[in-house]
Amino acid sequence: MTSGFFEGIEKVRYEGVDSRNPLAFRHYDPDEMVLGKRMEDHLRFAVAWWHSFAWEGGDPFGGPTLVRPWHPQDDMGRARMKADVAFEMFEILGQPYFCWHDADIRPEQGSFAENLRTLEEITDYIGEKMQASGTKLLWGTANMFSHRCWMGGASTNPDPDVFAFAAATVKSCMDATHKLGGENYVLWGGREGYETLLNTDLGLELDHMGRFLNMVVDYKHKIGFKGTILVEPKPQEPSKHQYDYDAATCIGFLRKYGLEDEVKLNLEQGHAILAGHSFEHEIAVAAAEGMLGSIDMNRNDYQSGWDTDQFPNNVPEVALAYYYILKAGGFSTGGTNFDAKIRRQSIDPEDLVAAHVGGMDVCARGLKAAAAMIEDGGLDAALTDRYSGWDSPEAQSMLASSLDEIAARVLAEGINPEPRSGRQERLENYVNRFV
Ligand code: XUL
Ligand code: CO
Repeated sequence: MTSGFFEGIEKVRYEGVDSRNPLAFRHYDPDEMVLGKRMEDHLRFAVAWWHSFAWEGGDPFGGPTLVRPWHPQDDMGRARMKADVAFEMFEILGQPYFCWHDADIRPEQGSFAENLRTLEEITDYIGEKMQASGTKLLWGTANMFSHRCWMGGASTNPDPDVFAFAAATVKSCMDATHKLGGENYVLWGGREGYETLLNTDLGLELDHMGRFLNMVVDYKHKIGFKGTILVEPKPQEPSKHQYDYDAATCIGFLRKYGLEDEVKLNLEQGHAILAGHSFEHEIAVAAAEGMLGSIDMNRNDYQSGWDTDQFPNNVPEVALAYYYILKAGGFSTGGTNFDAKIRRQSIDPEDLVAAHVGGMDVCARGLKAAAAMIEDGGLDAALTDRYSGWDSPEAQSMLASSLDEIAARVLAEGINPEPRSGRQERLENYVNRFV
């Protein structure tokens, strides 16, 4: 028996590009082979429990707009109802994965003992639903930013009792993720940053965050969790200055605290934009360091300057993101989590389904375009050509020589470089053939 929440909405199917059915896939065909792999296995879509089921539609100027039968979210019966509805939506969409914070799935925060009891109870319930449906957990995480106790940070909090509460909370969330066979565990430092330096010991906070993450990695090995530990860069919001600013900042942090072989990155489109980067830039930076883990797919408003978490709908952007993901070898434990929410006026259950259908289709279309570019090889050929000078033995031996030796050679050979076009427009035109 279903909850009736999605009454009248049937399982979404692939109907091809000519379909006029608003709730059909026109590009996402899970079984279609792309570069020798099923589309579903490339994309590894996940629904985010927080945006789809826990968010109530509030904004800084107004309260909830999304009236749901499981509100208020302070009771185990309603937490179970929320889980029932979540699994009904996974089924409707054919979503293979989902993600959660502890606070999304259990009733709102109480004492640690209370949180632990309700988390264990709800994850047992969710585990049964996973068994029955075959839907899997891409990642779990702890919400250490919403409740007022986290206002000054979790692992970076000046109060050691908050550090302790954070350690206990992350342990419980890692245990729950492990129990459910989660493929990754994420840490996003929502309040790991600061509002003013006047009350902040920045160096001490970073050391505590580094130590905390090392404890997370040690605990992962202690319990035999085989998934990947991921950190998620974001430059600001809620903190004015967040320590995990962008991929490059996180990589520097991970290296400083000896975590470069243990932790990878979960990159989000909107966070890249807020940091002044493109999504593909962040992906390429992580990939260059072997630290590309997973993605939070969404789109950020280009004008507002705050984190809008909209569903993706820009195929050229998404195509470039998947191009660099495919170039890096694709996902291993990672996937495409829709860290995206409907707008607060989109109050119907159907809006939630339509948003995911559109997001999944845009990603499928982007993936196909990326694969076509890889098969065609035009961008690779352009790179090979542009850097071909480095193939020569003289160029290679220069890298092993010294400034004075090179200077002597420049004089002796009268080297005088001739500029060559970077051909940007030609390459942009090339990409446009595929998107
Ligand atoms: C916040 C954000 C989070 C993380 C998980 O901007 O992206 O939802 O993905 O805590
Ligand atoms: Co995110």
